[in-house]
Amino acid sequence: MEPRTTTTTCPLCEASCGLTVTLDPGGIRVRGNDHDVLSDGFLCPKGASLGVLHEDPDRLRTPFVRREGVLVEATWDEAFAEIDARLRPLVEEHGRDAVAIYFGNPTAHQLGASLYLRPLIKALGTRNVFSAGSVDQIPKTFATGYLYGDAATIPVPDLDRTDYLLMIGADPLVSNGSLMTAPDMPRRLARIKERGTVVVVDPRRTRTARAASRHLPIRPGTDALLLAAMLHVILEEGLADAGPAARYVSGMEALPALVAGFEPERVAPHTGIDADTIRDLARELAGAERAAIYGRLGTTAQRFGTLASWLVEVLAIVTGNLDRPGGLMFPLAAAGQPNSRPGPRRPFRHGRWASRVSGRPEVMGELPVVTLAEEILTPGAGQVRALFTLSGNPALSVPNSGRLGEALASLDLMVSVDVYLNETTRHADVVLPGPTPLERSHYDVLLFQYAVRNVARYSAPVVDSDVPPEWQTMLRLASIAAGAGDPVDTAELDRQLADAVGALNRVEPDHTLAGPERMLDVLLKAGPYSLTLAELRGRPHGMDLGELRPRLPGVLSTASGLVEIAPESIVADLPRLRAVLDGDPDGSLVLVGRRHLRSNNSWMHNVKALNRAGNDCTAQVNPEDAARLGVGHGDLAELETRTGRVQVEVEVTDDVAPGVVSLPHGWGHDAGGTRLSVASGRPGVNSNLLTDDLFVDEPTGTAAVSGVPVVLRPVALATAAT
Ligand SMILES: Nc1nc2c(c(=O)[nH]1)N[C@H]1C(S)=C(S)[C@@H](COP(=O)(O)OP(=O)(O)OC[C@H]3O[C@@H](n4cnc5c(=O)[nH]c(N)nc54)[C@H](O)[C@@H]3O)O[C@H]1N2
Ligand SMILES: Nc1nc2c(c(=O)[nH]1)N[C@H]1C(S)=C(S)[C@@H](COP(=O)(O)OP(=O)(O)OC[C@H]3O[C@@H](n4cnc5c(=O)[nH]c(N)nc54)[C@H](O)[C@@H]3O)O[C@H]1N2
Ligand code: SF4
Ligand SMILES: [Mo]
Repeated sequence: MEPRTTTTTCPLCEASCGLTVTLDPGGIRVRGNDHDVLSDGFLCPKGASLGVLHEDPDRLRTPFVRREGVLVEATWDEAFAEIDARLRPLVEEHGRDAVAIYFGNPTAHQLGASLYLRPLIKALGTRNVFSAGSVDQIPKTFATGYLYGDAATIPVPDLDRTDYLLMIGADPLVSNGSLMTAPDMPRRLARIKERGTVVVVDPRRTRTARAASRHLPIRPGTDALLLAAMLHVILEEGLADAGPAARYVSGMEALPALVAGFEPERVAPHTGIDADTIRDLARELAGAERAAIYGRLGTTAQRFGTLASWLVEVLAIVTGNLDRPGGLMFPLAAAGQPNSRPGPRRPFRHGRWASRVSGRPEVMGELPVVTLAEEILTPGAGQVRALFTLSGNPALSVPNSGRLGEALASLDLMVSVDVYLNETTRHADVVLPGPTPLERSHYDVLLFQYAVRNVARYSAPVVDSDVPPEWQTMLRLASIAAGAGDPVDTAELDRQLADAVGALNRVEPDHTLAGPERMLDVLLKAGPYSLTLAELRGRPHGMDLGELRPRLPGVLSTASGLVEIAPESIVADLPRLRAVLDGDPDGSLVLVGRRHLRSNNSWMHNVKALNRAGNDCTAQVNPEDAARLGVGHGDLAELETRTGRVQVEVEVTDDVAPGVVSLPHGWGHDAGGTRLSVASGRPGVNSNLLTDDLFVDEPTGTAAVSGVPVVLRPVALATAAT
C-alpha cells in the first residue's frame, strides 16, 4: 500500500483543529495541518490519538440487544425491530412524555448528529429532553439569550486583537477553549501577553494561570460577587462608557441600583480577593484600550452561573468592549447560524414548560438533567419509563450519579447510540454504534459560530466504514418514534427533511447530494457568504472568511431590537446573591473539578497513551488543609457530601487554594458489564457521586459541579468511625 495523506477535522474538542492523516502499512499517523486556515499546524495529544481511537478493539462495530438480561450482538434490523416492538406499546399506554432523551457532548461535534438531532427530538414529541448542556454552558446561553435575543448569539473574545484578557473559570491551555473556537491557545495567549495583559481568576493555579500575567485565586462560587463589585467600582468612579455600542443598549440606567451594596470591601471576605485588587481590576478593565472578558465552565456550572455569565457581558458592555475589535465580538458563520438568517426572529424566552416533579423551567427546549433521576424514579402520570441516550455518559457526567445509576437500572426501555459499552450504555436494552471520526465527514456547524476568526472547512471521510452513519440511525429512530415503524426508506425521509430545510432557507436542495452533505450545502448557500459544498470540497485546508467584524444591531433579536442589559429573568436572581453577601463568609471545604489535556470528559480513558501517569484521578488538597485534616501526599482519603462518598488518593499541592479540593470528573470506570479494557484497569473514582443534584444555578437548574461542600477525612479514621 502506498502511503496516502489526507486532511481531516478533529472532532474531539471545540478547537476544531485541521489535521493531516497518513495511512500506510505501518498504521495511521495524525499530525497538525500546517496549511490549515484556522489551526495552522496545531494539535494536542488527544487529536494525535485519533488513529488509536479508530483501531480500539473495544469500540463497538455492531448493535447489541439485551436478551435474557445479557447484551448480545444483533443485526441492525433486529435492533431496530426490538426498539419498535418495545417503544410502541409503551408510548400507547403512557404517552410521549414517558420517553426521555439525553444527548451528550459529542453530539455537538458531529455533522450528522448535530443536523439530525432536532428531527429526532421532534419525532419523539416529548418534553423530557435533557443534555449535558445543563451541567455546562446553559447559564451563559440563558444570559446571552436574554441580552441579545438568541441563546446562540454569544460574543467571543477577539483574541488576536485584544491587549487585555480577563479569564474567569476557564483553563483553555488544557481544555483548548470552549464557546470560543481558537486552536493553539498557547500561542494566542503568548501573543496577548506580548501586547498586554492576561489575568486569570481561578481557585486553582492552572496551566493557564501559570502562563498568565497574573493569577487571582478565588473562593469557588463567588464570581458573581467579584464581578458585581467590579461593576460597582466602574459605575461609582464614572468609568462606564459603552462607546459606539451605547446606542444599541437599553436599560443602562437600571445598573447602579442593581449593584448597590456590592462594594469591594463587602465582597472581598467572601471571594478571598481583597478590595484593592478588585478596584484595580475594575479600573484596569475599564482603562484598557481593547479588553476582552471571558467566563467559562467555572463561571457557568456553579450556583450563580446565570448572574456571573450576565455580569461578564455587562462588564464588557459598560467598558465599551462589546462589538469592537479586541473586545467581545459576534462571529459571522458561513452555515446554520440563527442570527445571520434574514427576516424577523422570535426573541429568546424560557419556562414554556416545567419538569413534572420539581417544577424546574425549560430552557432552550430542555429540562435540567439534574431532574432526570427523579423523573424516572417518581411514580405518577408522566413518569419517564424509557430513555434514549445519544453520545452521552450521564452515569458519570451528571451530579448525584449514584441516584441516576439507580434510575437508569429501573427503566422499562433504554436505547443508546454510542461507540462504547460504558457506565451508561451497560444499562441499555439496545446499543447502536456509529462510525469513528476517521470514517465520517465533518463540518463544525455549531463551533464555527463561536470561532475567533470566520472560517469554513469541510472534511470528507478518511476511510470507508461498515457502520452506518449516525444520521441514518437517527432517521430510523425518528421513524420508529413517530410511529411509522421500521424498516423505513431513510433516503425518502432524508429527502423530505432536506426539502423542509431548503424551504425554510429559501434554497433549492441539491438532490444529487444526500444526508448531512445536502443539508450543509443548503445552509452554506443560504449563509452570508453564499458558499457551496462543492467550493469547500476544493479547499481541504479550509476557507478563511476574515477577521471578526462589528455586527450590531443586526445580530440582535430581542423584542426591543436592542441589547437588553437588565433582563428581569436574570436580575430576579440578585436577591439570592445579596443573601450571600449578608451572611458570614463561608470557610468550609468545597469541591471543584479539573480537566486534563489527556482526558476528554469520561470517554477517552480507553486510549492507553492518554490514560497514564500524570493524568491522575487524585484529590488535590492544599498543604494547609492537608496538615489540618491529617492527610499526607499519597494517602487514601474519604470524601463525603450529602449525596455520596468515595475513597481516593490525596495529592498535596498549593496549586489549589486553601479550602478547595479538586477532583476531576469522568472517572469511575470500575462498574461491571462494560467493555473498556484499558479504562477499567485504571478506573479512578466518579466525582459526580459527590456532586449534588439539588445544588444548582437557580434560574436555569444547571448543575453546580463546583463549590460543593465536602468533608475530607483520612481513610483510617473514616473506617474507625463507621
Ligand atoms: N463533576 C463534573 N461533572 C461534569 C463536568 C465537570 O467539569 N465536572 N463537566 C460537564 C460537561 S462540561 C460536560 S460537556 C458533560 C459531558 O457529559 P456527557 O456528554 O454525558 O459525557 P461524555 O464523557 O462527553 O460522553 C460522551 C459519550 O459519547 C460517546 N461517544 C464518543 N464519540 C462518539 C461518537 O462518535 N458517536 C457516538 N454515538 N457516541 C460517541 C462516548 O463513548 C461517551 O459515552 O459532563 C459534565 N459533567
Ligand atoms: N483536555 C480536555 N479538554 C476539554 C474537555 C476535557 O474533558 N478535557 N472537556 C471539554 C468540555 S465538554 C468543555 S465544556 C470545556 C470546558 O472548558 P474550560 O471551561 O476551559 O474547562 P475547565 O478546565 O473545566 O476550566 C474551568 C476552570 O474553572 C475553575 N473553577 C472551578 N470553580 C470555579 C469558580 O467557582 N470560579 C472560578 N473563577 N473558577 C472556577 C476550575 O478550577 C477550572 O480551572 O473543555 C472542553 N475541552
Ligand atoms: S485541541 Fe481539540 S480539536 Fe485540536 S487536536 Fe486537540 S482535541 Fe482535537
Ligand atoms: Mo462541556
